[in-house]
Amino acid sequence: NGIAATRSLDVLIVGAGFGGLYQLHYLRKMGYKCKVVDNAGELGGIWYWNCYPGARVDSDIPLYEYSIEDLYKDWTWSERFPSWPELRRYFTYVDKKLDLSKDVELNTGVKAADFDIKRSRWNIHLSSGEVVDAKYFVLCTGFAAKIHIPDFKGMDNYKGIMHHTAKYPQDGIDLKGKKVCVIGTGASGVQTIQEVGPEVGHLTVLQRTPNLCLPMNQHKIDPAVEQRLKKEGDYERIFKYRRETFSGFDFDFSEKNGDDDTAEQKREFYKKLWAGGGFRFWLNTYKDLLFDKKVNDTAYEFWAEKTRARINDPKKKDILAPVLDKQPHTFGTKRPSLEQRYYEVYNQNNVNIIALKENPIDTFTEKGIKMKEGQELEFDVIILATGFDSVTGGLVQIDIKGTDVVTLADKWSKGTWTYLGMATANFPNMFFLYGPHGPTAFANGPTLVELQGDWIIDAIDYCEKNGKKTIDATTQSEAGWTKHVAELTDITLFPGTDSWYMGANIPGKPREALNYAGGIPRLGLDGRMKVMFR
Ligand code: NA7
Repeated sequence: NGIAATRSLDVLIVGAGFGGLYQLHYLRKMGYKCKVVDNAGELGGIWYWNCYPGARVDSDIPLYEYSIEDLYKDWTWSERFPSWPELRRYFTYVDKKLDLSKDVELNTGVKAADFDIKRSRWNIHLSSGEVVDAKYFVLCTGFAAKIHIPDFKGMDNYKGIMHHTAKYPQDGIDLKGKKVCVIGTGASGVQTIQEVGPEVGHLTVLQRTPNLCLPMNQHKIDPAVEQRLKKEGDYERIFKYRRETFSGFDFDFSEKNGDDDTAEQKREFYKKLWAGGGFRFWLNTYKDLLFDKKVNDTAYEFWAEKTRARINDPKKKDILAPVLDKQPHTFGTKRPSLEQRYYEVYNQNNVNIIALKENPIDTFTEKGIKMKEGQELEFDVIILATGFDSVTGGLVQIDIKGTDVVTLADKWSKGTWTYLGMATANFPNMFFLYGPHGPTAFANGPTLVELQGDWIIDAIDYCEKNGKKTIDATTQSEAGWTKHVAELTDITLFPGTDSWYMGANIPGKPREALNYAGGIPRLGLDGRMKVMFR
């Protein structure tokens, strides 16, 4: 307050990924004056930052693209699960088609924002030093905007090359013949490991928790088949259907519970899901898999049997794919990654894995890492695939003050409060998407940002058409939604697992349900102009 803004906007949007560009396109089309700002140097959101070796999306096409403006018609993918360079090219294509860039300011972040109660407008402080005045403030920062680097002892001692996966150099690193270490085996770790394993001199993987990876079943796209499917209306059917399924894919949970099938039938069912690839084994399975431990165990056993058969060394087998009575967590309560040749990489002589629960990191040294058991490992390159302060971190790292004295970070310091996972009380005219209390963790990104995006666009348009100065969640409505999110999670198996879904990956972060376990249909957001507050 008190700082003169240099320009005035209807809407300032943060983030130039799928979510932010969708907001820009429609709000601009409706006549609102808006701009997108992003710290990145190019469009693409997560696909700008995540350019580590092997980075690719775990949703298959055409699910992982916009459904709007017939964009699909002139775009062809080369692979079922595209890699980051192809996703970047897709953003360049969308930019050209929708003429987005002229309203996107790159290399520009938001440092702080405060709501001016008298004028009912936001003062938004950009990293450039400029202050922008905007009526609405829409945060499309994604769930992984703040990286997490654990506080390992002696990290500053290390003199070699070290990068977090989401801060990997844009022009890459030559890893040929090098001694490389990857810490972390989440989605980023798995993709990095399977990509660099065959190329490096020696690879050491430091694993805390095994990832219950599923086969990606990657394949090349045949343009002739794609053309035919487009002509037959397949894409339009998928775009419509994906808005109706639990996680925004073109498949959904089965009508059956695990106990409806005999052991033999279960096996046949699992084999079919496995063969389909992608997340089918996770999200196309028995509808009680994420609720009933006994049923979940049958899926875990199937997974362990399939996976163990691919690993030669008995010790590596136990580290990567423990048997059921040593399972690290119930299946699917932490995000399984999709893999290609991940387990075979461990059969190479140049690839080693250390279970950190048995042999933790003692300290970083000048040349590498010293383990508790005494080994001093030397590395040319250390890749930190250690994840993010997921879901809330990207929002609270911005110093945001609403109508109350507390900042957003203060308000959520002991727990997150939202209404519908898109607004929080006392922060009027501010919305966020693909964040806390939405079905973010298992949703196909483009589906969710279009659905939530429509709701936000409708809310803004409704206020403008009806002369409203502010729109804010009430404390009762956010209490109701937050309770609903927690209660739904409590009847699932999710609370029993340490994961970013529960805020459990960051030391000191409140343990709570950050993800909406009701899935997309229960949000009831489908269709434009279905604004709930009317
Ligand atoms: P994730 O999935 O959060 O994975 C981070 C990994 O780093 C995971 O294996 C962690 O082990 C490991 N980690 C984190 N802290 C430590 C410490 N202190 N010591 C050792 N290992 C550690 O992040 P990703 O980038 O792979 O993927 C993020 C999302 O992007 C993913 O879910 C997809 O939606 C796409 P842990 O399992 O916590 O024991």
